[in-house]
Amino acid sequence: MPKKTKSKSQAKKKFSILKLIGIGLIVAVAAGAYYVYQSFIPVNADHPVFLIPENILIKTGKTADGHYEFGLQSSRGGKQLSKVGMTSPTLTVSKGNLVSFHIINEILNTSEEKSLHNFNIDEFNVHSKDLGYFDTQSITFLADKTGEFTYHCNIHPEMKGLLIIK
Ligand SMILES: [Cu+2]
Repeated sequence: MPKKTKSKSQAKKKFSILKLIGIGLIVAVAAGAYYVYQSFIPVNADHPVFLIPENILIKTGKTADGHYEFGLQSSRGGKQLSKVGMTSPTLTVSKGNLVSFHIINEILNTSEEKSLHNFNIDEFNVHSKDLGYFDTQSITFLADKTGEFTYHCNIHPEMKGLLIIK
C-alpha cells in the first residue's frame, strides 16, 4: 500500500515541522524572558530589582563660555543649577530608587575634533561606552546609599556634575 505509506510520511514531516516551530518559539520566548530578566539587573547589583525606574534624560552640550557639559533633555522645572566648579546640573534622587540614565551625545563633530563623550558614576559601576555624535545608551543602577557623588565624562575632566542621593 504505497499510497498509505506516503501519507504517513507526509504526516510525519508535517509533525516534525510543527515540532521545529514549537522549539523555535520556546527558544524565542526564553531568550526574550532572559533579556527582560537581564534588563532588571542594575549595573551595581547581581540580582534583578523589580521597581519602576526613575528616568533621567541626559544630553551632552556646551556651556555659554564653550566648555563641555551634561544637561537635562527636559527643562521641566527650570534650569537646574550646578555646583561651583562643575559645569553640569546637580541631580537629586531618593535612596532605594532604581535610576535609569538615558544618555545622548548631541555635540556635533567638528573638523578639529570628533565628538566623543562618556558618562560615569564610579561609585555605582555606571560606565557608558564612548558615545559618538547622536549615539545613545541607557544605564540603570540602584541608588542604594546616600551621599554626594560625581557624574563625569572621563575624556573631558571639566564635564561633571553632582548627584545627590538622600
Ligand atoms: Cu566629554
